[in-house]
Amino acid sequence: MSETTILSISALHERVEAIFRKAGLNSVQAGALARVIVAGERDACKSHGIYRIEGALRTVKAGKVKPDAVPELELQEGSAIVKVNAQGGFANPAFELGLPALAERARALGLAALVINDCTHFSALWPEVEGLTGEGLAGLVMCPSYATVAPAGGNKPLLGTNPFAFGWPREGKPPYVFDFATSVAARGEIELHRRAGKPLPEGWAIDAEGKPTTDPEAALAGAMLPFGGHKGSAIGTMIELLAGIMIGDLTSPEVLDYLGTTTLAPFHGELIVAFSPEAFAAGRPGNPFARAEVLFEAIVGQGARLPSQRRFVARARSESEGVVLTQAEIDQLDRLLAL
Ligand code: NDP
Ligand code: PYC
Repeated sequence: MSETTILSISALHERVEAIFRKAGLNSVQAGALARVIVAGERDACKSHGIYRIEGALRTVKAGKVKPDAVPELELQEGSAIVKVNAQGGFANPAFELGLPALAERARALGLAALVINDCTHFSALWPEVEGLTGEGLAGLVMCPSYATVAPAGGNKPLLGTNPFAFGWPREGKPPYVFDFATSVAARGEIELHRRAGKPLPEGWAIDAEGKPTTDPEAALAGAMLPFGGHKGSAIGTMIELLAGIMIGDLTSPEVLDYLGTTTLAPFHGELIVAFSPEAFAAGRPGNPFARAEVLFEAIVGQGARLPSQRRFVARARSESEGVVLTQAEIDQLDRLLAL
């Protein structure tokens, strides 16, 4: 068995933040990035944990994200739309800045949206969703990425892996959260298979000639496939429309044109919609949170599991025992800090 090291969550955060500070990120950017990356590692979401540090640093080095950006909040009296311009920095500090205003507007108006423009987004979306559920709100989060997914029936990359996430708050329990790519798998998973020298499961990708492949290299050169055929393809397209075109930001093909590569983190916008369940259910019979519990119990009662349950178990373990890293991962952190 390979050697492992256990780090506390705070010790891992310190290391990751130090790497970003050393690379020239200001404290707003470095702190928010370290929070989201360490949360991924803590929750055993390897495809968006410390593996993402190098991509973020490459993007800084290539001049495609501003390491010293300070996001700006734009609020209009009475409007349900809260805007944050990330000023060319990462999406995570922009979200942290916009969340309090978004929550306040959603509670006051019943629903509100946060639009983040001009940001680089490399992370999972559940941190945003959990920000909303932590405020007692339900929410939807989506963003494009870059053209790597063929539409159902097509044979060339066009849509992004376009993640889509939802959260519902639960009293005294972790929230109900799902968060997934609208491709069969996140691109990070293909890259992790390539690094491990493992074939992909069938049905994930096609090669440059449009033929099905299980070779990660051929998949990276070809296209990934949407999940659920025409259904995932349509949801991916909706995300291009709502979180790209509607918010006046880049679509996945435009992101790829702008970056010229998929080896850098994508630059685009993000849409976060928050709902107050109490406001929607007002005047109707039953408490929406109690009714939701009946539904969750019925799901679990059939032996099914709720999405994110695995993550919350991993989180509880990391919080009590620390985060387990392989020697290769510790070496990677040391190497990045020494750059
Ligand atoms: P997965 O297919 O691994 O999982 C998606 C969700 O489904 C999770 O909430 C997971 O919960 C849940 N789930 C998995 N198996 C089951 C099951 N048997 N029963 C119930 N729920 C289940 O996700 P993807 O590979 O598609 O995406 C991984 C991450 O990549 C996401 O966080 C996404 O946001 C991110 N991503 C980011 C992009 C970006 O541009 N920023 C682009 C694409 C993806 P659990 O975690 O508990 O297993
Ligand atoms: O895993 O597909 C992915 C991804 C793209 C951008 C960030 N993550």
